[in-house]
Amino acid sequence: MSEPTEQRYHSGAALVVVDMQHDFADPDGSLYVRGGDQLAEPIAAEIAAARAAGARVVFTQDWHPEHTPHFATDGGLWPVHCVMGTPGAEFVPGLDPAGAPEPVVRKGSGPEDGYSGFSVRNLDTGAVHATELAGLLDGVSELTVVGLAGDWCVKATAVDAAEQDFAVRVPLALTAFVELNPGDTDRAIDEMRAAGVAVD
Ligand code: VGL
Ligand code: ZN
Repeated sequence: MSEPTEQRYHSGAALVVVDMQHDFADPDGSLYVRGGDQLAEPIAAEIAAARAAGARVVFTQDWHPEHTPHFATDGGLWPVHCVMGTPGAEFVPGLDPAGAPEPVVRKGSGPEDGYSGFSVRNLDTGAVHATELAGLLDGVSELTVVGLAGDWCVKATAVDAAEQDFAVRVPLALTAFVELNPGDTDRAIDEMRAAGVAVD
C-alpha cells in the first residue's frame, strides 16, 4: 500500500518530475509512452501535495539538438523526439513549470544520452557529466521520482539518486513504461529495487 501522499512530503523531501513532455505523454507524440497521457492529472495532484508540504519540486526536460547520436536517424536508438525549442519538447498542459518557482533541469543537449536527471553520457567519448540536479537537492534526503519513462529516464534518475544515498521511491501509479523489448518493465522494476529504490 502506498503511504498517503501528505506524509511523503516535508522540507527534507523533494519530488522530481521527469520528462512530462508532449513527445512522450501525448498519443500524437513521436515517442509516445502508452499510458503517459493518463499521468498529467495525478502528477499535478502530487506536485500540489509536495508544494503544500514545503517539499522541493524539480522538473527534468529531455532537450535534444536536431541531430544527435541519441536518434536512430544518426545511429542511435530513438525516433527524433524532444528537439529543443519545438512543440514536442514542451511540457504537457497542467505540468508546465513556467511561472512556478521551481527549476527545470534540461538534459541531452549535446551528442549524448540524457537518461538520468543527474548526468548525461557523451556517446562519442563515453564521458559522463553531472547536471545541476544534485546541487538543486542540497539539504534533501528523500526523493520521489515520477513521470516518463519508467524503464528509461525515471529508472536512471531513481537508481542514480539511490547511489547518491537519497531514500528514493517510485510510485508505479505515477509512471509509464516504453517496453521497447518485452519484459523491460519488470526488468526496470527489478533494477530499481536492487538499487534500493522503493517501487510501489
Ligand atoms: C527517454 C528515451 C529517450 C525518457 C528520453 O525520458 O525516458 N526515453 N529519451
Ligand atoms: Zn531523449
